[in-house]
Amino acid sequence: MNNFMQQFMDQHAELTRRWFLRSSVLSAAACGLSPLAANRFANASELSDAISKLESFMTKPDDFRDVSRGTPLPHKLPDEKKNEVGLARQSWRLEVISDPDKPAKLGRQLTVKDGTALDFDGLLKLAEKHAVRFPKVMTCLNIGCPLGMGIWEGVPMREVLWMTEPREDIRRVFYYGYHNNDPKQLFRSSLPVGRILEDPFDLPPVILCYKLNGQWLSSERGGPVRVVVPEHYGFKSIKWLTTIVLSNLEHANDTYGEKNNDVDSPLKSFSAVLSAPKEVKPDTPFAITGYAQVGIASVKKVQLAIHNDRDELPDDDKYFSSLKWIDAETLGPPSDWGGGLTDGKIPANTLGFDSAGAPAAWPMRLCKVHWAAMLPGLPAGEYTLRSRTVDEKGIAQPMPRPFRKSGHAAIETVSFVVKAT
Ligand SMILES: Nc1nc2c(c(=O)[nH]1)N[C@H]1C(S)=C(S)[C@@H](COP(=O)(O)O)O[C@H]1N2
Ligand SMILES: [Mo]
Repeated sequence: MNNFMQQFMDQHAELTRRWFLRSSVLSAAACGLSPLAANRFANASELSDAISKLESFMTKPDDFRDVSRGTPLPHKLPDEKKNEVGLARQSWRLEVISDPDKPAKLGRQLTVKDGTALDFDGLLKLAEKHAVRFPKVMTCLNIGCPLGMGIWEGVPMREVLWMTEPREDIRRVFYYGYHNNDPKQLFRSSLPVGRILEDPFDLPPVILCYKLNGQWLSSERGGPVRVVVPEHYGFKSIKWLTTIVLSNLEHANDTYGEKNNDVDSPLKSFSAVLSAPKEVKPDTPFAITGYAQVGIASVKKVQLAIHNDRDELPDDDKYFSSLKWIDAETLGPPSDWGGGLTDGKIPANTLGFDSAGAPAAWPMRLCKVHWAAMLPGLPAGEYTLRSRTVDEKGIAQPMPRPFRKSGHAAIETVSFVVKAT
């Protein structure tokens, strides 16, 4: 651990109740080359104060932002109606069928009509042997900022796929949920069958999810059962799941694709400010905090650049690479993960965590990481603050995939004024 952080921790034991600032995560900050280093030390209490006000790492299920379609919204139906249409654990049924238009060769289908559809008890039976849980940030491709961060638990989708005794002619799997029995309200997502059968690299499986942060999945979050696809934006994680279709279709057929979205784009990394003052006094260092979404290419570091608005920006520098970028401190794993988890602890056997509940790697891919920095005192003026992630390969945001319809990665700008009061 570097000297600054050691002293920081000694002086601010308070802070470490929520956030361990571990040496492993400070490698980026350890290059105390930046002019920020000295200021950071001198203003440790202001920085620790800002850090202590950060959001919790995990989000309580009720605090997620909701992106739901349907008139009426399925989760707003009265309980009686929910029970009638299979939106309650005791009445939930999952059909797994062959696509009538592009049939897959199956030994059997799971259907309500034949009494072979999977019910919730059947799912929990599979869970006894196959259940997994893993952390994931849920982000809408179109909204950009995360809706919430949680530990999702369920049964790998491949387990129910194998129940159909598939033989041949399966290339695509698509799936949808309860949509008021109105074809116009259908919201469908799809994956190549290979992604369901096998988990590439170190990704968790695609799951039929029934718990979030240790609690039964609420109706608003898509309960009784939703799909959760670890590496994708939210639209692949279909709520109120009723139907899985095994198909010989050779391409994606996600409803989201009809709105010009790139439906094959995995989660990107980006940084955003959480707290920054609107106005500061001249020559007075100040604290700011933020988070980074950790996409498929991970996050090596978060950087900040301050620009005096009176200075012109070069107009051939779309991604602001000519600004002077300074590393922020990325914060380590919290001691209390929040989100309504029992005792704020990670449940046993969560993928990506060791037996003591500590993350195997940091930051955790497909999650978030928080950051903080003391900015140096500045002369009076109007300024723009930018932050960006640099991924594992050293590629800075918004590259390598800068297009908006493959997910948000544009560099955020935050304005502030430095003036004497
Ligand atoms: N059945 C169904 N599933 C759905 C949706 C929907 O409208 N209907 N919205 C999707 C989209 S676009 C997103 S971003 C996520 C949002 O998940 P959340 O509401 O749990 O935050 O759910 C996805 N699953
Ligand atoms: Mo979305």
